[in-house]
Amino acid sequence: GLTLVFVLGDQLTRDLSALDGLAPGDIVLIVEVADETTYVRHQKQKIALVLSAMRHFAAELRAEGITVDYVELDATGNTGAFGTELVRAVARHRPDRIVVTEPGEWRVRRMMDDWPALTGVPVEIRDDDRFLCSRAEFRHWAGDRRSYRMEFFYREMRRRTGILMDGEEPAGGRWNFDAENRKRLPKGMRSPPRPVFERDAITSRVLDLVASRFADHFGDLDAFDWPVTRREALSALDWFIAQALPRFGDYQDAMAEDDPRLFHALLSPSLNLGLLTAREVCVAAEQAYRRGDAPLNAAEGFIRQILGWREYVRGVYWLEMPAYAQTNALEAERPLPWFYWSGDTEMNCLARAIMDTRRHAYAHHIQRLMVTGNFALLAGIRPAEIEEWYLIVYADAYDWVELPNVHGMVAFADGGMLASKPYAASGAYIDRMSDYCSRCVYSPQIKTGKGACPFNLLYWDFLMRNRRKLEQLPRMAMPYRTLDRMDSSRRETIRSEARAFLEGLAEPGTKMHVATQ
Ligand code: FAD
Ligand code: DLZ
Ligand code: SF4
Repeated sequence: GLTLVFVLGDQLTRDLSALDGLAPGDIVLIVEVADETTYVRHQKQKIALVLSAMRHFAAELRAEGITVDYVELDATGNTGAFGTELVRAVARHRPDRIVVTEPGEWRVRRMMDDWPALTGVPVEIRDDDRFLCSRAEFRHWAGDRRSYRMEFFYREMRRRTGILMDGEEPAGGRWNFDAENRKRLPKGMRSPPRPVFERDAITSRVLDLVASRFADHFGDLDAFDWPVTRREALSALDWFIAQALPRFGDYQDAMAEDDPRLFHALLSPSLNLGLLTAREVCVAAEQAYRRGDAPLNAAEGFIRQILGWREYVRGVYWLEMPAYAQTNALEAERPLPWFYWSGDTEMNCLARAIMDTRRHAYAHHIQRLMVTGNFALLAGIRPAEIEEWYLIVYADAYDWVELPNVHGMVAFADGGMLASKPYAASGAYIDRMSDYCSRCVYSPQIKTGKGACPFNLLYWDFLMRNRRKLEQLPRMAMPYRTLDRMDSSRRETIRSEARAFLEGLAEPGTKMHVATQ
């Protein structure tokens, strides 16, 4: 009988489990639907990237002789949702069964439960084997723990995959070289030029479509420069391994105003769409180390992000959803300040990170965690609003990876299920890792009063506000001791200045979600 294979927009992998055993006459269905482009108001570049990559993938399958039924966003009759498009496709093709690969997101997995009844055709949901740790393996690793730690999971994954292992031992005798990966960027050091991916006719058409249909979404299209095919993604990977990986480790946490992307890979959008696999990216980094082309702290640091963090957050997401998204351990209720959309703030670090994000649909990990994330944590922004922002603004953002990073790592809204302490820091951290402060109206050295860096006020105020919930965490003992050594009038000054600053955030427009440019 005839099989209809339904491939989702972030499943653009030739050896996707759903495409296994495709027989002559079977049909691959790919649909562009309004619901997916607007369930949150994604940044323009993200929509353009997904649609262009989908169209290129369809063209590649067709070039192989596979029949692809592709529904464009503007096609007449497009009903705008996965389920109803599936119903229309079933009427067109009369398949005996539908085959899909499990989706990345809980939201879509729930939809799939309705599809057999909706279409009247049996639906086979296959595992997504593009991850190095299956959901079942993660569940087994997690056991009945109530909190998880990435480092232990990561070691297990190194052993299980043999990546960066010398027999039973980790390469170089240590699992983790993070202590070497916190250098400040030396003055005058610049990252090597990045490859440019020329826009072809498919991408140009998609950019026009997005510009007209999503004109009021956040983001700029002119700087669009993402790989849209596996070939381009492979060349981005080659560039990274040869040019940037050698310094990736040393400057992994550094931030530079004039060189925001530094030595980062910019491979997350390609990985998340399926243009690259996690395994091949890790193997390429390991080989560079084995050849002597990249130091171990770089290769290990990079591999840990993928084999460790990426697999770990996906495991936690599927184990804990849907309850995971509902918690708000620090009871944070403040609305997201308007400047997250406009970049209009005098805090230079935030303005830079937000403008970079708008222009490139990208910011690197430390900008996300320690600038925009840290501020949202310290200011007590409602987790759901922070999450929506991160899901909208980045080209690599999908619920399964964004949610744990924001809910767990940034907002500590899970009360420590994912990380052992909140990533809270004062202005001193940002000053140490960046050159932002030298061009800021505030000073990280000033703690209170005129010119005081708001991160300084908010940091101590955050500790005071959340004392009951945080002081028993072993890793918070030190900051609370420092706080207790301050005299009480100083604490009172901090508290009242922080309160005044936070009240100033609630300007008109704060609650709006729509950003015009
Ligand atoms: P590199 O620094 O070069 O790292 C290499 C790869 O490691 C990345 O491509 C990515 O696949 C993986 N990786 C690194 N850190 C993480 C992490 N914490 N979790 C999962 N994978 C990781 N990543 C996303 O892919 N999508 C998101 O929506 C997303 N949201 C984030 C939100 C916050 C608040 C934070 C702190 C991090 C988020 N990350 C997200 C993780 C990380 O910031 C990005 O993966 C990374 O910046 C992508 O850029 P890169 O490819 O240059 O990464
Ligand atoms: C992100 C996205 C967008 C913007 N558009 C589409 C689309 O039109 N069609 C599609 O199949 N997928 C799209 N996606 C990716 C889906 O949202 C993604 O497959 C789900 O989040 C499941 O993980
Ligand atoms: Fe950011 Fe404070 Fe530095 Fe200004 S002084 S850039 S607000 S950390």
